[in-house]
Amino acid sequence: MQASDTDLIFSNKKSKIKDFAFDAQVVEVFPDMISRSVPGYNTIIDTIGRLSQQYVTDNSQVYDLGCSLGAATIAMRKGITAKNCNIIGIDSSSAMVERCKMHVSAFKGETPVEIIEENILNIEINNASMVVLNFTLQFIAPEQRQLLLNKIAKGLNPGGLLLLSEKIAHPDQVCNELLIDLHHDFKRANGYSELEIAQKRTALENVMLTDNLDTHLNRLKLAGFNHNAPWFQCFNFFSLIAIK
Ligand code: GEK
Repeated sequence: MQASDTDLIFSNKKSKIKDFAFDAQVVEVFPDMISRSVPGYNTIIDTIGRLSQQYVTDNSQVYDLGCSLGAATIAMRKGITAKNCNIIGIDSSSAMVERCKMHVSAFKGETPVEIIEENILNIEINNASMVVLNFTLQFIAPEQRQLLLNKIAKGLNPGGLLLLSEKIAHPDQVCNELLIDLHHDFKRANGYSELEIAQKRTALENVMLTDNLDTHLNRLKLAGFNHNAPWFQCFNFFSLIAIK
């Protein structure tokens, strides 16, 4: 992935904090922003690549929903050994999609990749052996989340894999606050100031709505995923695999 600028978006005091949007300014700094903000991001991307080697089957489709700049798509393209597959990356931000296409074309790979600008709620999922929702579901309206997971479960072939990563809320308030504090410490250690942490938190308040782990697991069961296991957690960030 191309080197990115340092994320300084919230470094100056803003008189009014607008809701966070995945616009051109965010695109410029996105790799720096996500790796300094999400604990374990690189481990999760590496693991997505490894899982694609194991789960992507011949003649099937792979979906990266909310693909941003294509980190998971590129990892899967490297990992896939199955024949005659294609990867479809979808994102609703035109700025992300434009840059993602550049990133993807900078890497050679056997598996064809298509990057589409679309709302993931409007796409069809068919003949899928692997679907990635890496920190995307949290930006979908809560009342749409079950419908999206139902659609993914329906479009996956038997034995197909969903990888779901999210920031979570802990139902116990004491534990929740501790996890938030630990995450803020992580951001401080990565060079973010108190002002940056506070302003970003406000910008995300109405945009990123987190669920607790039980809500995620119940939704997956309702959608028809019979085998679910969290495989990664660091503070209030987790990733799980769900197999149909
Ligand atoms: C990664 N998965 O690097 N339809 C399509 N895209 C959407 C929608 C929607 N309804 N809502 C939000 N997005 C990536 C990281 S970032 C997570 C995912 C983060 C897109 C949005 O435009 C953004 O690119 C992405 O979901 C979320 O592995 O920044 O915390």
